[in-house]
Amino acid sequence: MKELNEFPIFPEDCASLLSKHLSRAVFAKLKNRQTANGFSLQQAINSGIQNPDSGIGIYAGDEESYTTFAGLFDPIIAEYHGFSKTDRHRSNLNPADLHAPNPDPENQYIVSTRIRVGRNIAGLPLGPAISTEQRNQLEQQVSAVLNGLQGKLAGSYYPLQGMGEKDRNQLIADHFLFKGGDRFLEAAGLNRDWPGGRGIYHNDEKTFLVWINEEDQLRIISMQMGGDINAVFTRLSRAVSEIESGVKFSFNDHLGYISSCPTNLGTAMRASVHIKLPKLSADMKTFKQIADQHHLQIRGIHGEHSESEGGIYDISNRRRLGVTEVECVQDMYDGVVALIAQEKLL
Ligand code: ADP
Ligand code: DAR
Repeated sequence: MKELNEFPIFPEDCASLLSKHLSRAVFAKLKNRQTANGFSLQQAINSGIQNPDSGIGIYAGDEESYTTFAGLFDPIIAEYHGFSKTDRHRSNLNPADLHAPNPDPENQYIVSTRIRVGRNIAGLPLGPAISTEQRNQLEQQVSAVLNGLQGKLAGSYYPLQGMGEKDRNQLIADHFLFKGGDRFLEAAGLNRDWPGGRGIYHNDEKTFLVWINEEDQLRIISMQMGGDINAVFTRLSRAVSEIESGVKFSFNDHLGYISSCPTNLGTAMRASVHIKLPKLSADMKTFKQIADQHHLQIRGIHGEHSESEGGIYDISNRRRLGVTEVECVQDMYDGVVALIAQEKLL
């Protein structure tokens, strides 16, 4: 990574929160700072500089980044999450507090439901600053906890390093395999030593998945076909609590669960459905109005920067920080109910 002494100039059409909040004054104040792990401003903002089409453009290398570079992270967090530097985050993963009877019992609209949380290990640097040895040790520690899971969560761990074609093709066929090469993560230093220290765990039923050392150190994922959002959340909640009995997650009462990308702070939860809305999607203005009213994000169906296919959309909660996990799922559920009602009206 080349030395960053000059204030970076972003293209005219750059709309990233980094370009908006990195003033010359903030740059001058922060440019020579480093965290105890030696993580610099230059490393934090490199992704947004190399990828001017970023929406955000900055990643933390450790929990301390959020205080060392608070002059830049705080306004970005405030704008993205509507969350001030004195606000406190609360967590609630209790499924009993969720009101979500299946909104589509006939399976006319919802193809599949997936709820994921990102988690990182307390006391270790995050992905952009972790060492090779620390990352490999983390993989051993977390995969051992996962291989100890019992009952419906029991399954197997598949390291990416040295993965055979048979396992690889099966994981791709199941849409479980995460791939390297994302340019945003690459420029953030999150793909270093790829595929070393990375791997995928899934249960025998293929409804529970854990990615190790992708963007976050754990992505804990519950998913199944259809719209039984309650069942998906209940499984996730149980899995998070069983894993947490074996490893300590990085958390503080201001930012909640600590993530490398500031958009995932707090709950680090994205609760999504892949849903068919052929009539409503012909009126994107109304579609987006309903989505905005319910704090929903509309994505394509093959990941974050993909397009919709066959009139199927990935609909998920947008709020992650300053709301509990139950409220994230309730946001998504209430939005999906409103979208289905509008589709039926049409
Ligand atoms: P995340 O940050 O939650 O991992 P992505 O948009 O990158 O989000 O999705 C990761 C993968 O999960 C993609 O392959 C996407 O197709 C899949 N996915 C996301 N939501 C669902 C869903 N509701 N049903 C099935 N697959 C999903
Ligand atoms: N692509 C980066 C990150 C945006 C949020 N998505 C994450 N963290 N996967 C950007 O700045 O657009």
